[in-house]
Amino acid sequence: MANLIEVKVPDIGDFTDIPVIEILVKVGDTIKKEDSLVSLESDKATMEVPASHSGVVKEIKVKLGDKVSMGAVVLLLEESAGAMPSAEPPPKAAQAETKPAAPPPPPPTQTRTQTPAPAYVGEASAPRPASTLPPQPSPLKATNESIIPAHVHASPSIRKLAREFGVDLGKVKGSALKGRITEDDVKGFVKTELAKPSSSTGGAGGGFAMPQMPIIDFTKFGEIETRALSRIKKLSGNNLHRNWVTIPHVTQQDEADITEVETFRVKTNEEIAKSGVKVTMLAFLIKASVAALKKYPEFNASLEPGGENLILKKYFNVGFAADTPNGLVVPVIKNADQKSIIDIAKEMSELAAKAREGKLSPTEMQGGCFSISSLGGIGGTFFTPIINAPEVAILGVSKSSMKPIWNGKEFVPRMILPMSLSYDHRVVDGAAGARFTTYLASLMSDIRKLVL
Ligand code: CAO
Repeated sequence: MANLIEVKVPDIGDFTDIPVIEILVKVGDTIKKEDSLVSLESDKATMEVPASHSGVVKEIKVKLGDKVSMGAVVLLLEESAGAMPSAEPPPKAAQAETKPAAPPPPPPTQTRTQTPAPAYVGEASAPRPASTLPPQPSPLKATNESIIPAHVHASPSIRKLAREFGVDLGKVKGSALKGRITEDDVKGFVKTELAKPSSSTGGAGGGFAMPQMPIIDFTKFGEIETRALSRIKKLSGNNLHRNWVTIPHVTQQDEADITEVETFRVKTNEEIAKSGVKVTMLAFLIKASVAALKKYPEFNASLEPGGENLILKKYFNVGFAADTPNGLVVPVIKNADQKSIIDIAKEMSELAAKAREGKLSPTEMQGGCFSISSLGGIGGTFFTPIINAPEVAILGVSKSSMKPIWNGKEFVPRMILPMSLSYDHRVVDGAAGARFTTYLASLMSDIRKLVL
């Protein structure tokens, strides 16, 4: 006949009325000797009560929040059939280091009381004299003391989670009562650590380490709303972060006089009105960029991983940033050198529509050589576009406006387009950056040069 064992709170030193903060098993669970049953947490320590025997949980006698002291019954355990009764006595603090003498086995049919040592896993206050300490830390399963210091306030399951992630709990800020570390604290810590650039991206200077972002409870200052980031925003956010941190950006600003091209664009749109295609400034900019990429091939390149070689591309695929309800995407106009400005305008409007409907295929966003981010339809003057790696440069375009320009004799009204070219300074020198924008501006000022 199976033994019914009453598992009680063991000798836990000076502690009394300790709240139960976690129940780690449920009725019907088959557990092994030493498995944790419940967690108790006092002001100063978190403890877990391990099973003295293997068996099946028949009844749980405590609930969350109950305050228990030594001797309180935690649960009833039906010892597994055939399992040998424990030969070990309830280890006490003083016995932790020494091998206890085996007591005589209890009568098999009798309901017995067992007081196994709690697994002591931490103390929030300074260490106390040994005589007043609760039972010594048990070799709590795979406790890795190197990453779980004893002074942190965390339950055993949180410690287990930390061990699984390899998290040093000493570095995690607890957000619960009395600074206790919660599951969310550990997960938040892992996310923050993962978001940090690896040491290999620290650059030649070395020793680059970002201070951790403070975790702020904004509700202290007023009402807030938490909104989940879209999938695209999370993906593009990671890429933008990586590119911003790992690529030495320089942004060259310049202005293009687009008075003539704007007149030509408006006239062209009138002429092709019936086709349904609308030629925008961006189509001209894509064509002009292709010409500039041809003239300055290091802009149509990618750094080989390892940084030994530059891969120069002989094709001309230009991406354009499209603003969608779900975030930023960059569809690519392939072989833009072989397409007319009207073809480019048509393809761009189709790709932008697909982007807004979330229907772009991955291939439509791949293979870019150079990107353009146009905020011209919105406003602003200059900005700092982030390079779309593995490309080495990106052109940012802002809103054009009429400005008085001195032509040598007088001020004349001209339509001026602000341009911001960010380039990877590992690949492009400052002089080349200025030459590229100067050439681009000259092409946009007189698009007849595009056909030369
Ligand atoms: N200066 C002044 N007006 C401009 C202009 C410029 N540089 N560029 C465009 N415009 C005008 C257009 O002529 C058009 O005016 P009308 O409606 O009177 O004809 C209006 O602005 C809207 O243009 P558009 O946005 O429809 O067309 P586009 O080719 O300029 O841009 C696209 C297409 C997909 C790039 C754009 O819709 C878009 O999504 N832009 C945002 C890109 C973005 O978010 N970039 C930031 C990335 S970095 O975070």
